[in-house]
Amino acid sequence: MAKKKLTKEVYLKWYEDMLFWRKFEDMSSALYIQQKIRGFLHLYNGQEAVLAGALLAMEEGDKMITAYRNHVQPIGLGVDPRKIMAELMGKVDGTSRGKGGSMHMFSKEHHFYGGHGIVGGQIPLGAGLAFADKYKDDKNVTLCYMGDGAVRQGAFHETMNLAMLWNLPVVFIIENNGYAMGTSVERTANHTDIYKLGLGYEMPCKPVEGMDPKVVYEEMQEAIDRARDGGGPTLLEIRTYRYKGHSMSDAQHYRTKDEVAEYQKIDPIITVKDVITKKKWATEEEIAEIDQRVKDLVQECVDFGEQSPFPDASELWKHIYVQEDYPFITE
Ligand SMILES: Cc1ncc(C[n+]2csc(CCOP(=O)(O)OP(=O)(O)O)c2C)c(N)n1
Ligand SMILES: [Mg+2]
Repeated sequence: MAKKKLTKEVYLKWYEDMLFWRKFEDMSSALYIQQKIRGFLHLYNGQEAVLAGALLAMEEGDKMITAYRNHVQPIGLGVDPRKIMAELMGKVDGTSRGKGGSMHMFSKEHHFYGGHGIVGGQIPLGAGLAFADKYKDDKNVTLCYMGDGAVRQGAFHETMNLAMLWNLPVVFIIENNGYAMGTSVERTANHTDIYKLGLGYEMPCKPVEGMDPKVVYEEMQEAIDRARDGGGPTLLEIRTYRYKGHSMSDAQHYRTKDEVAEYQKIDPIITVKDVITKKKWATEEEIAEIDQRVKDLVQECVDFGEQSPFPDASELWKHIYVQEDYPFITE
């Protein structure tokens, strides 16, 4: 497929989407401190361009699967953000009726297959989704995301092998944000060019600068086209950065504030806004209107989450076993 034109509309959507994801996550962080969100909370701040660029290259029916840093991907795919917020708060109107929480967003309707807490657990599942599409001769492509830490799991290597052997329509995306919890890529392996792991499987592979959605889009379009046209998998190492800690309970002793500030200079939202301003695609007032819309929608999400009740205690035993008379069900 020809590359899409990066029009004013594309840039304005990127700006509004990425700003909303950022503010939604900032609000989640504030709600966590107020103990309105509990358990784990892994934020995507800084990595937004990886998602924004990919979404533009996707077609209806294409699938996405990722790890636990997964609040904004379903929103990008069209899930109601109010339901994501309710899920974070453990409320019944959440995407998993409040039983999944931060790490387990899911929406089959929007082709978002989670939300996985086991590092690397989603990698073979992503290949499985692609296998199903190939088997059924559906022309969809699966985008299978993982962190830089996940590539050290055996499951990653087994999946690389079978995905190539079976020529599956899948794009493996390593979001290299420099760290697996507090362990830097340098401390994980003797090489830092993670994309080269594809070479051993003869899989097309590439490093991609991940702070600009335009660059991400161009590489993603090529990889998705290859998969859809029967050319098999691609491995992209998208180099990005997370501004917040690994999760909310991270003192971040493994990096300096200066390092974070260096990446904030090439922030994807600022980059996109600069293009919009330079090309005169929006006035100051129009940008201010977008900012206000984003602020209002975040507040709407919070209000929706707050108003939704917690699940009833009787819900505790529901949706655990498919088989209704499973012997361990006591009710
Ligand atoms: C199998 C397994 N081992 C260890 C953990 C604990 N753990 C959670 S996240 C994480 C780091 C993963 O880092 P990376 O893949 O780079 O993803 P990022 O958090 O940077 O997005 C670890 C070791 C886990 N969840 N699962
Ligand atoms: Mg990482």
